[in-house]
Amino acid sequence: MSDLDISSVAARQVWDSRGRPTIEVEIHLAIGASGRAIAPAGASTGSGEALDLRDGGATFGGYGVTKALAGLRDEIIPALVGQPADQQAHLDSILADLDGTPQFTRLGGNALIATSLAAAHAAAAGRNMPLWQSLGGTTEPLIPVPEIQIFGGGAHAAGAMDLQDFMVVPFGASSFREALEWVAEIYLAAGKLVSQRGLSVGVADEGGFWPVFESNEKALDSLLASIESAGFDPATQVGMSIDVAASQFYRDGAYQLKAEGRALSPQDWYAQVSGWVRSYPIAMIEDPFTEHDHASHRAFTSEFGSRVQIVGDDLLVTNRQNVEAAAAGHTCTALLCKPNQAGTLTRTREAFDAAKAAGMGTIVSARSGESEDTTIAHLAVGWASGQFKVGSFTRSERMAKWNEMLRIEESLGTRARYAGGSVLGRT
Ligand code: 2PG
Ligand code: MG
Repeated sequence: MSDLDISSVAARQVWDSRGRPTIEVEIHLAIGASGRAIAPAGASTGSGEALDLRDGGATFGGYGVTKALAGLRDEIIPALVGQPADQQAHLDSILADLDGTPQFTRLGGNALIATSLAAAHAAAAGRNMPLWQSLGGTTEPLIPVPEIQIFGGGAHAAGAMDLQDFMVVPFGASSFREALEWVAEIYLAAGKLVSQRGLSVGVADEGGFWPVFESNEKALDSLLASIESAGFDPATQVGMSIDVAASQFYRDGAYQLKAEGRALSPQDWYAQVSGWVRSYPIAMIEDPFTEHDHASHRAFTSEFGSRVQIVGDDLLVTNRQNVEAAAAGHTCTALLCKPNQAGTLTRTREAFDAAKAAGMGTIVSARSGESEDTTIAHLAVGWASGQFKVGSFTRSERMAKWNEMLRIEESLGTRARYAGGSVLGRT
């Protein structure tokens, strides 16, 4: 047995930020080092994602993970003991072969991703390196631009607003540290604004304010007002970004705007979204149309793709073939990269590399159900994604990731390069 071989693996049920069960895997190496990771979980999911294995039934709302833990105990762990932790692609192919289904429905994407990421942590610990470096980080690492939620809606706020995430992108800052300081002021300004207008209900799943605006447009107005009242220029310092998550409210051939009490045809919806992109300083827009409407994505990308980053989340589900098809068909200009959509780190990397090869943007992203796990901060730096989406600026499962990025940036001293406006085609 070599030093980096896996000597034992533990799997346990822990709890995520929505109070639902999830899986933590802990991998120990012969050398004595160990690493662990926790599976996140989405709420607004794309149809082609790797699927979590849940128990169903009444207990814990059906979200139990005892079946997934049994698969780990009976199949995954015995297959991994004795394998080299630093051979990620080999380990991930063992996992994928063991499962044997396209969306990992047999053993569960949640079991697989926790295992795959835990192996990366264990290998980094065994090499005595920070994870970002063990993942391939260069000597002049790129620190990503954060995309931070101010207002939450959609599936994360009981449909209080139709659009899901109203975010800010501090691309004009000079460092990650400064970027967070700017966003702290904007979050504060947004809080004052919604409480003065008596709109606040609480915070949504990712920590953003959950106000009840009369329309999606009023939310966009308030986002812009928050940026400006905090003293920032939306054209050169802090842009607006929206995750429309349009598949979530597309039903029966129309976009059902519950918050506004109206339904729009695909043509009218296209005109509506185009109008927003024309009239607000929007730097990024994610999933503007339902994931199956490639024609609208293509038309929109051709019309606005040169000045607005068009991000595919449900459209791409971190799948290499989908990224290649999107690059060939010009249906978006950036990949939202979520490891648990792919199910293993190797599959995540394949989708990521395909996006880079096509000249697309890459945004490493958390899920709406999260934990204290900070793996994605290291992925964003190690793979030089240039962009990083984690949710809002409250709640510790979000702050853990922002704070981890601060630590990475600080540890690099003058070697750290903040990606800045270049990732959005602005210099
Ligand atoms: C998204 C994510 C994060 P979820 O749609 O981009 O906001 O949400 O994890 O629920 O898919
Ligand atoms: Mg999304």
